[in-house]
Amino acid sequence: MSKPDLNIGIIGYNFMGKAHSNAWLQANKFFDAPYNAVLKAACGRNEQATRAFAENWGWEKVETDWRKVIGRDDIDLIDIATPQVLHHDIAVAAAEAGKHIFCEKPMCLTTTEAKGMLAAAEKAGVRHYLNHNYRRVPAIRLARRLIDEGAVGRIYHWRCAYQQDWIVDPNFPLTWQLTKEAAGTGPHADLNSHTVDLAHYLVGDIKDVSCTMASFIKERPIPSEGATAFSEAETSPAEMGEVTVEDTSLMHVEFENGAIGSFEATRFAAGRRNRNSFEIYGSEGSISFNLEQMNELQVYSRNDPPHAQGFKTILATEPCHDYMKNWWPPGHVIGYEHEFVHAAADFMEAIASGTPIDPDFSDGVKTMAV
Ligand code: SOE
Repeated sequence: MSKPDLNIGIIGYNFMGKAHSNAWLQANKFFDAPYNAVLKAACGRNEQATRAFAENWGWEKVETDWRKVIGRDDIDLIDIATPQVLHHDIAVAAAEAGKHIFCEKPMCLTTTEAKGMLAAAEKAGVRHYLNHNYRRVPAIRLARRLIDEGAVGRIYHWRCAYQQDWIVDPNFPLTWQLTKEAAGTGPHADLNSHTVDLAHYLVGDIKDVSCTMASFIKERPIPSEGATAFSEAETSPAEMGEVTVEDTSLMHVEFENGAIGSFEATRFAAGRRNRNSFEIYGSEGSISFNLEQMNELQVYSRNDPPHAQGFKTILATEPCHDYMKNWWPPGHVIGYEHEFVHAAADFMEAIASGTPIDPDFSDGVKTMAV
């Protein structure tokens, strides 16, 4: 039976534009999605770069004004892959135009903006998704399953550290991620939004927060046009600009269920390239995850016989582990880009079935509030 088309318009074409384009293309090949994802239009301010991106990935049309993409009647879904300063305006306009919304994280700049995005999406009755991709790592889905099965018991501790080091060099240029007007905050929103979402998913709601932030490098070289977070951007040696976001944050929380948690977010942990790690300690056992070994979950059970107690490594690549039957035989590990494919496939299911997907904008409002 032929499937209906789902015509996608993507706004943004850098790192997330690449990850999302791949996801839409792979979703129909590895998952029996209810729609054919059609790469209809790509939008970016720089027409030449957007055209090259569109040709590389097979986007049919090129736009340089995101409002034009939203105005097209041959678009069913808006994929927001821009810096977070634009998320609110694009999402509200997309909802008002009746388009489903696949939005990158962090959701936006403020809780007020987040509530506006949720209200617009609910009023329009469109499906909305917030791409905290790590919820769709099979090993993290396994952590949720084990918690639901009581393997951890009552949770006492959540501790996580999302550590990167891409700006430890003081000569790294002042890219948009390092400015308040484009990013809102630094790693606190960029990285803690991921780990707060995971804490909501695995532990529960957060009722009390305290947070310390620090800045290490106060000014950086102004970059040449088009520099992105990970490009080796040329910098104009003389011109320096002020860094207007924090370089790191250390947050402590109390959960509604009485557990306590710590969150470390930094871009100055030299040697930690993208180390998203968490540990959960409970009355019956413990769980530990590290994105650098993303197919594995460390699990400890107090209920193992005394002579056989200790952390064990579960390789979450069996057909019984979420999403894995769609990929490869056991032991054939998957990577960073696969979570995006899982999200694209799940979002098409959510649209077809008219049921919410998690995390959506309501989850995003809770994360922005924290
Ligand atoms: C940069 O810190 C970044 O690209 C984040 O924005 C992503 O959300 C994270 O998954 C990888 O690092």
